This record gives sequence, C-alpha cells and structure tokens, in this order.
Amino acid sequence: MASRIRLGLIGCGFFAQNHMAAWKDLEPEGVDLVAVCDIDGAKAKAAAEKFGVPHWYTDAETMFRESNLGLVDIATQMRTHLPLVEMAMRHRVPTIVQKPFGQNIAEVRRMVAAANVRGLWLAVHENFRFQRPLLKVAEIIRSGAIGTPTWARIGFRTGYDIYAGQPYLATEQRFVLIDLGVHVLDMARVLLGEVEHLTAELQHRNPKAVGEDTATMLLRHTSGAVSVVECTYGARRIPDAFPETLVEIEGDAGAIVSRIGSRIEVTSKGEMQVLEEDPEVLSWAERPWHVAQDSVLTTCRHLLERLKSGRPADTSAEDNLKTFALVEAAYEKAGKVKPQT
Ligand code: NAD
Ligand code: 89V
Repeated sequence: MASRIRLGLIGCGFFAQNHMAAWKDLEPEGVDLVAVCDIDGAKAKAAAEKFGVPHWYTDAETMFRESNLGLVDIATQMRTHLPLVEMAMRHRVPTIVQKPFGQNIAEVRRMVAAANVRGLWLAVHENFRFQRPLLKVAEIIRSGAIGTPTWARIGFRTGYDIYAGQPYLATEQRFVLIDLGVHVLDMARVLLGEVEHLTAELQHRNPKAVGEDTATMLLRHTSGAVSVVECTYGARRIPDAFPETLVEIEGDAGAIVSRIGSRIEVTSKGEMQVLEEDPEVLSWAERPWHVAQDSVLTTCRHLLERLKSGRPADTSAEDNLKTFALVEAAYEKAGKVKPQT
C-alpha cells in the first residue's frame, strides 16, 4: 500500500478552516491530518475537536519534534511565513505556505533558497488558478479555440466586507497588491504567459484602511499580448462579483468573457457558446465563498499529488517567486500612494 502522508497544519484561523476541511476530504487519497498548531491554544484545541485531529500544539517547534510529519501546511499570516518555513526546512519537512508567500521579495528569496539548498519540496497555496471557472478559461485557451491570445482584462472588483473575516487587512501598510494583486497577477501569468513590462497605479480610496485598496496595472507579456490587471475591495457595483475573478480575453480567432455566477461566454468560429462553471457547494462550504472553497480542495489535491509523485507543484516556490516579483515591480512603479479623501 502506498505510504500515507502525515500532515501538520500551522495557523488555525479564519481561512485555515477551509484547509482543514479539504484535507479531511482528501483522507481517502492518502493524507492524514495528525496535528494542528496555533499560538492561540483555544483555536488549536477547537480545530482539533472540530476536525478530529489527534494532537494539537501551541508551539510549532514542539509539533515538528513530536509528530514525524511528511508535510506541513502553513496557514498563518505573511509576517510569520519566513520563520515557519525556515523551521520546517530545518526539520526537513516538505512544506506548503499560504499566500502572500512573504512580506517582501527578500523573504521570498530566502525561503526559496532554504528549500533549494536542502533539495526540499516547497509550494505556495495560491488557489485562484484552481478556481473552477478559471481552470476552464485556461483549458479553452490551451485548446486553441480562440487562437493566440492578444489582449486581456483580468479583474477582481468587490465591495464585499472582507474586513469582517480578515480585520488585519485594514492595518497593512502594503495592502491590496500583496493580498489580492498577487492572485490576479498570478492569473495573468497563467493565462497570457510571462511578463516583460508592467506599469501600475495604486489608489487609497477607503479612509478606514491604512494601505492602498485599489490597484490597476498594465502588463506587456513576452508573447506581445497586453493585459489590464486590476483589483479592489472598494467597488460599489451591484451585483457584486465576490469572490470571482472576471476575465475578458481576445485572441486572433475568438474571445472569452466571464460573467458573474461563473458563466463563461466563448466566441469561436463565429459562434458564441455559454458554459456554466459554477462549482457545487461542498458540504463544508457556503455561498458566496463556495468558489474559493472549492478551489482550496482542488489546490490541496494538486499539491498532494505532486508531492507524492516527487514533482514540483504548478505553484512551486520557484513559480510563485515570479508572481511575487510582479507585485514588487508594481509597488516600485506606482510609487507613493496619496490617500483619496
Ligand atoms: P488569521 O489571522 O485568521 O489566522 C492566522 C492564525 O495563525 C491565527 O489564529 C494566529 O493565532 C495563528 N498564528 C500566528 N502566528 C503563529 C505561529 N507562529 N504559530 C502558530 N500559529 C500562529 O488569518 P487568515 O485570514 O486565516 O489568513 C491566513 C493566511 O491565509 C493569510 O496569509 C491570508 O492571506 C491567506 N488567505 C488566503 C485566502 C485564499 O487562499 N484565497 C483567503 C483568505 C486568506
Ligand atoms: O486571498 C485572500 O486573502 C482573500 C480572498 C477573498 C481574495 O480570497 O481575501
């Protein structure tokens, strides 16, 4: 019988509930969540009880020493990713870390180096590219149905109260680009390929947020394609698209337009076809998060399969470094942001 993987999870907060639910669903595929850790003992204990995890810890070092882990999933906020990834590497445990990979590119490079010097597997839980509608868009492009992509608009524009579940976002000096821009820039790479030139405008439209809450970027890809990549938590439109990333993609033989509700309009050979790609609402999911929650399960399945087969993840540390470099380039190009009262 193929050996089962002993998994530990660090950070039992808001979004980790989806990680733990997904890992429990993946038990039949060879993974056992054997330990959880949170510096807040009440959260660690609650997670262990909710998900039937045999051991819980308040100190990651102790968990590594006692749990004989084959994989660790770090679902804390970005300021603790570097120390926890380096700890996992010292214990020679293959590691998944949530986005943003790090607080800045220097930290990201340190984590990539810590894995490479030891020949260890390291990946980022970057799940937008595993959202069902975006998987379908990428599949349509690969099929050649729209020819060669030449232009795109990739946007995540919402007024959803993200601060209710993630209050810390309102206190980050570097906010929407590193939190949300990292997702849509990753999608730009997935759909149109690597980027050779980028400009960016940042806006600080929400006076209650410390950092920028709106980013609009113009990218030229090495293919010659051009994309407008944008994200905001300050939209006022109805219906609200949360948590969907809406895309328009033009090729030399067709086009793709995604609409709210995971509907995809594909124009090819002069015909327009509508595809319904709204994922089922998993037993542990709820609208409107269900699109993101479904992507967590797909992401964790991909990561597990790649680890077990000894191959890098599509969202490997090395790959996500390229996306993170675009985040840093956008901050550099945008310069100082003036609050808009
Ligand atoms: P959170 O603050 O709710 O949870 C983080 C938890 O980590 C807290 O319970 C905290 O006590 C714990 N923690 C902090 N330092 C620790 C340490 N050294 N050891 C053990 N536990 C520690 O944060 P969140 O909203 O769940 O976000 C966590 C990460 O997930 C962030 O990086 C965020 O960007 C990301 N996130 C991703 C998605 C997505 O994949 N689409 C969605 C939301 C959040
Ligand atoms: O990724 C995040 O941190 C979440 C989002 C809604 C974008 O998934 O805020």
